Amino acid sequence: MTTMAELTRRGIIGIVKVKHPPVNALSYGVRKGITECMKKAESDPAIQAVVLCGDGRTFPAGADISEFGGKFAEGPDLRSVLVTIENLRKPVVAAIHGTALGGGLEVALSCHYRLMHTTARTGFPEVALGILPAATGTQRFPRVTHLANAIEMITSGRHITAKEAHSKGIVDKLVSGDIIQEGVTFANDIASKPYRHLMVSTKPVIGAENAQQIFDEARKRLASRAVGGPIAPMMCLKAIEGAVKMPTFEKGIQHEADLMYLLMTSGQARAQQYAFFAERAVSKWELPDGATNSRNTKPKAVKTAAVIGAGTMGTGIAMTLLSRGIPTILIEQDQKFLDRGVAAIGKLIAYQVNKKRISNEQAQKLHTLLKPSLHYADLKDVDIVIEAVFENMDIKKTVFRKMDALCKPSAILASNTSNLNIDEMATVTKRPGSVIGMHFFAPANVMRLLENIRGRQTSGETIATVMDLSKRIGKVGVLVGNCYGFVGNRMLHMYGAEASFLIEEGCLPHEVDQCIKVFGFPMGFFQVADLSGLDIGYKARKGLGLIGKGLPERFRFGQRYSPISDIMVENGRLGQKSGKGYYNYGKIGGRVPERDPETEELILNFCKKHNIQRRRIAPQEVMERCLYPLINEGFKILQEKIATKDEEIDTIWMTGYGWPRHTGGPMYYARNFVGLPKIYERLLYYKAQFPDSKHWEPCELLRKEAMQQAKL
Ligand code: 3H9
Repeated sequence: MTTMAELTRRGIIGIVKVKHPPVNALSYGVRKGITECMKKAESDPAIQAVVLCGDGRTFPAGADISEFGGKFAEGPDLRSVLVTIENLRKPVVAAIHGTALGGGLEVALSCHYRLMHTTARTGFPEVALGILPAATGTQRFPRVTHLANAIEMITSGRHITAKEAHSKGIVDKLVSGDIIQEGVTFANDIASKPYRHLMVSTKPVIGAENAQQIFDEARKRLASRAVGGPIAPMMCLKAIEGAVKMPTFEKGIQHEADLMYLLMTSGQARAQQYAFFAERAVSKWELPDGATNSRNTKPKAVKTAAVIGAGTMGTGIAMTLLSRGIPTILIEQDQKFLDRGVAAIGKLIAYQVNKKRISNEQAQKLHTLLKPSLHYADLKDVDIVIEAVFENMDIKKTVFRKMDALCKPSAILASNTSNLNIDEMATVTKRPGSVIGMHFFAPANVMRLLENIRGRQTSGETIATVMDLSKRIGKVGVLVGNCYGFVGNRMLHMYGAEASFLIEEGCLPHEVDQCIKVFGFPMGFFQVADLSGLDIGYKARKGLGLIGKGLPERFRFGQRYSPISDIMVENGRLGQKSGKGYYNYGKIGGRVPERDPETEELILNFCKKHNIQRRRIAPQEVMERCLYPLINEGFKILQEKIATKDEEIDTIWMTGYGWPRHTGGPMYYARNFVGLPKIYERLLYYKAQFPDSKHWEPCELLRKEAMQQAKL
C-alpha cells in the first residue's frame, strides 16, 4: 500500500501530512499512516511540536464511507488514532484548510490546538449518512463549544464557515496565508508551552448546568420532525446526552459506540450511504450503447448563456446561471413581461443579500451579468440557450426555429420542458446533435435536481457540456432518455393516478397525504399538486386529448381514468394560487392547507353520481397503491434504457420529489426494504382487483429480477 501520510520536518516542527486524494478520507491506510507518523515524531528528539494537515485540497473530509461494513473497524480504528494524537508527549496543531468534516473534525478535536483557514468549512455531516460522529465527536464536541451549539450542529449536519467555527470556540485561530506555513509558525510559538491542559477529553461539558432544559427543547424540536423521518437525529441527541449523564468520558464513549452500532446495522444508514454515492454516480453517465460516456467525451466551454422566457421558471434559471458568474441574456417578447422578470430576479438577489449569503458588491456584480433583451438577435454569440416558454409543442417549435436561425453553429439549444418530446423539437433545427432537454424543478434557483434529456441524435459533446454545466451551477445533473414525462414525471403519473382513485374509492385527500408523510415524504401528493397548480396538468391533459366533450367520465384511452383533478379545476380550485384546491388555504397564495368541506362534497357527489360504494381503506393499501405502480414504472424505465442504472432513478426521486433519503429512493427501497418478490406479488394482486388499470401489469424486468431474488 502506498503511504497515505508522511512525516517531514521544518526546524523543530514535525509536519504530518495526510495524502489520500481527493478528500483525504480516513481510510485504513490513512489511520495507519497518521499513527506511525505521530509515533515517529514523538520519538524524534529534533521535533518539539507537530502540525497535522491534509495534502491537496482539504484536511480529511471524514471517515472513508466506502469502508463502512468492511475495513471500517480494522485497526487502528479512528478512535485509537485520536488517543495516540491526544496523548502524544508533544503538542499537536491541526492546520485545517478545505473541509474538516465528521471524522476529520474529530481528528482536529483530538489535537491540542486548531488553526483554520478563513475559507475552510467544518461540520458533522454524519446524520445525513444515517449515523453519528462515533469517533468521540458526540463526547468531545460539547467540551469545546456550548452544548446547545453541539446539539444543533450534530443533529442537523450543517456545515459552518471558519468565522462561525471561531466564534463558537471550535478553532483557536483563523489564518489566511499558506496553511502549512501558518501551522509551523504557530507551532514554533507554542512548542515550549505546557499543553496537557488542552486535552479536550479532560474538559467539562460547556453549558452542562442547563443541560436538562437544553435536551428537553432539542427533543421537542426533533420529535416534531420525527414522524416518518430518519432515526439518526434522535440517536445523535441521545449520544450527546451521554457526555453529560455518563459518569466518565470513557463511559460516554461506550454509550456513543452502542448507539452507533444500532444505527450502522439499521437499514436506514445503508440507504443514506447509498444515497450519498448514488448522487455522485449519476455524474458518470453513459449512453445505452456503452461506447459514449463521461470518461471519453469532453465538454465544450460555456462562457455565456441566454434564457428565453421571463416567467417563474425562466427567471429562476437565469438566477442560477448568474449566481455562478455566467453572463446571461434574458429574452422576452414583451417589455411588460421582461420588466416583471427583471424585477423578479432583483427580488431573488435582494433576498440573498438579506440572508447575508452574498455581499452588496456581489449583488451588484449579478445585476451587471444580467442583460435583459427583447431581441432574439442578441442570441448570436451565446454558448447555450435554454428556452423556458409555455409548455406547448407548437410554441416550443417556433422558438427552436428562431434559436437555430440566430445562434452561432456551435451553440447548444436546450429546452426546459417537463414532459415534451425533445426529438420533435430537434426536427425543426439543422443541428439535432446540439438539442437537449434541461428539466429544471421549481423553484429553479433552489431545487438541486436537473433532469437532462438526451434526444435520439443529441451528441456526446452536447451531453458532456450540459452535465458539466449542471455541476458548475450547483445542480445534480441526471442524464435520462426521451419519453413522455422522462423519468420523474413519468413515474409521478402512476402515483398520481392511484392517489386519485383512492379518493374516489373511500379516502379523503388528507388521509392519503398523511400516509405519504408518515412514510417520510415532506408533503403528500395532494399538497404538492395544490402547490404546483392543478391547472398545469389540466392543460397538459387537454393537449393530449384526454379532456374534451364526448369522452366517458371514468374510462379514457383504454383504461380507467379519474376526473377528480379536472373537477377541481372546473370548480375554480386551482391550488394555492387560487386559495383553494384539494385543500383550503384561506387566501390566494396561502400556504397552510386546511381540510375543505367543499372539496369533500365534490368528491362525495362524484361518488354518488357514479354509484361508487365508498369503503374504509387501510394505510397499507394506500401505500402499496401509491408506491408500487411508481416502482413498476421505474423498472420499465430501466428496461427501456431511459435510465441506465438505479442510481439515476433514485437520485431523481430523492433530490426532486422529496422521496425520503433514509429509504434510498424507489428502486433501492423496492430491492432492499420490501423485496422484489413481494412487490411482484402485490402488483399481481392489484392487477386482479383493478383489471381496467394497465399500470398493475408487472414489467418483464421486474418479474425476472423478482424470480431471481426469490431463488436466493
Ligand atoms: C464519518 O466521518 C464517521 C465518523 O464520525 C465516525 C467513524 C468512526 N469517504 O463530493 P465530491 C469521494 S462519516 C469516501 O464529488 P466535492 C466521492 O465519492 C463521513 N469517499 O467532491 C467522490 O468520489 P468519485 C463524514 C468520499 O468537491 C470524490 O470523493 N464526512 C468521501 O464536490 C469527490 O467527492 C462526510 O460525510 C468519504 N468521506 O465535495 C463528507 N467524501 O470521484 C462527505 C468524498 O469516485 N463528502 N468521497 O465519485 C463531502 O461532503 C464532499 O465530498 C466534500 C467535497 C464536501 C468533501
